[in-house]
Amino acid sequence: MNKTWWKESVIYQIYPRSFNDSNGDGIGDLKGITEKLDYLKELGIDVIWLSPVYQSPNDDNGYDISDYQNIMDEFGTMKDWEELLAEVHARGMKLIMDLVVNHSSDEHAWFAESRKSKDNPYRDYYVWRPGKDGVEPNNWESAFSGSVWEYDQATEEYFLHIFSKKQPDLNWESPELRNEVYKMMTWWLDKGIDGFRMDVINFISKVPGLPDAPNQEGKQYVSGGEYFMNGPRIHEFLYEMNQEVLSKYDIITVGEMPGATVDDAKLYTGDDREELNMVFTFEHMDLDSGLNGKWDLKPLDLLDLKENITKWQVGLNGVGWNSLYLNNHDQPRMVSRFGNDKEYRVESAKMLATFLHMLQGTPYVYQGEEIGMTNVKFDSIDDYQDIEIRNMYRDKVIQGNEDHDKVMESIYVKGRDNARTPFQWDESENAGFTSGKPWLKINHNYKDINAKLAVADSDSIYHYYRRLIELRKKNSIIVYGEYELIMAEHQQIFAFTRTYENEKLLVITNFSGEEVMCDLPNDIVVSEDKLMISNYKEATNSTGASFTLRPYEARVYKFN
Ligand code: TEU
Ligand code: CA
Repeated sequence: MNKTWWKESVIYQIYPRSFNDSNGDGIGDLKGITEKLDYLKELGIDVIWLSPVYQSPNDDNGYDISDYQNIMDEFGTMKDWEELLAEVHARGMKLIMDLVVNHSSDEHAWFAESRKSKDNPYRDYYVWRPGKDGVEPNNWESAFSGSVWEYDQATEEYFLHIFSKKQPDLNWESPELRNEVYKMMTWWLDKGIDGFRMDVINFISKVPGLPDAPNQEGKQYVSGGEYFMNGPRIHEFLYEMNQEVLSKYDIITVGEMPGATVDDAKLYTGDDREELNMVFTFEHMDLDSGLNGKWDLKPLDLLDLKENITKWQVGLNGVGWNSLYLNNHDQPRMVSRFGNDKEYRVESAKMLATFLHMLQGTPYVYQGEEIGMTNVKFDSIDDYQDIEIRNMYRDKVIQGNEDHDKVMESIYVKGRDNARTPFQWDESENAGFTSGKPWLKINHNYKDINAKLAVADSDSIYHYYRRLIELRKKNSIIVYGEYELIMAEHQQIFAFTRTYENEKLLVITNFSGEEVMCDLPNDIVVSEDKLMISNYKEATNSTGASFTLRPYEARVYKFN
């Protein structure tokens, strides 16, 4: 397996709006991030990924970009950004930027031109179609509810928007558009950034003709995913982007890819393919949803998680590379979702961290994860800011006839604002995030859960992450070791081994709040002196081939 620095890195995702506000307007900003770089350096982070900081009307918090080469006023200036980059580099860390080029904002200059007339030189930068029998060109449903089509009076045609109607899809069939994107990427790389996280980058090639998706009973619009995820020209476009831009720099590239399978990922990340370094799969994020999508709640079956993680670990071993994550700005907090954010918050957060950081791949830490931040429950729908939540609530409760309480429950479990409440720095008013009024309410638990307490307590989740990251730096096996699932049928324990050269790791994690028996297979016998890390202080029962694990207990043994 090829060794490279980006395989050995730990990446920290910052959602700038919610990280740290330096000027009291209630919105996190670039200067606020620069103030906190030492905190990240202490944690051991190698690379910072910034969610979008470009000019944007903020219909989708910066994922709707109106100018790719300028900074959002609320976040500061280009000078602030340059200072941030310099300070990141001065600490030996790297910075990667979010690249959102499946769509732009409808307030981008290209779109302003494009909508003017059918023969405008920019017309082709977006996807325009005439209506079909007086209605939308097809029946696809937007990720943010309603149709993916919006009618535009000026030219009496519809434009495509897979996300909000303020996020028109760019037309990658246009060579001019592709060249503009490559130019813009080159401009950022020449400013010294260290890579890109690419937003829904496997959506950029659509099936020609944009056919209707098969109808579903009782539904006006249905998912058109099969016609725009991993589309016919996707590998051609990514290879071209690689040759034109990426291959000229020593950088990290990670593609966010809903709907990508392991077989797709082999092609996207294959060593010999010259496309991307790694992708974010969504498969493990979908395991606790029913057939009706993310709001259709379903309890997670640990066996499903094992099967899925194993498929990716085995599938990409020696072929491509995995990215490892359990939450981000679009997903609920991992400790609330996969652990227990009440009586076992600390234990389960550490267990999940152990599980993730011991897999093969590059781990991502989402801001606040390292202090065990939890989901939030706001009483009123008006306290939610996320467009996905607001549109869904409007469609289901206000326009549809669904039950308010049931929909609120699904928001409490899955809503994106769970991850977006401001970072909890300390116990002072507004959690030390801002001296003003925060743009999104702060989680009421900030007096107990905050970075100041975590840094002061050597037994905290924060210090456990530090140790995990440190171990990775010292043990190549954690990065490169080959994964093998053991105890596949166990309902509560997720256990696996890693093998590298003449070393072996045994990772045992209890995903339940109960004490469970662990009978090791294949004559494996463990002993306390082999214990590399564990989330319980006292190493009780840590010897033998059979023992009980405490609630959410995690242990890693190393043999050589
Ligand atoms: O997300 C793409 C995506 O498909 C989702 O995870 C999305 O949040 C979905 O609605 C979840 O139900 C990316 C960004 O990460 C997200 O923040 C943006 O809203 C979206 O693209 C559009 O740019
Ligand atoms: Ca601010």
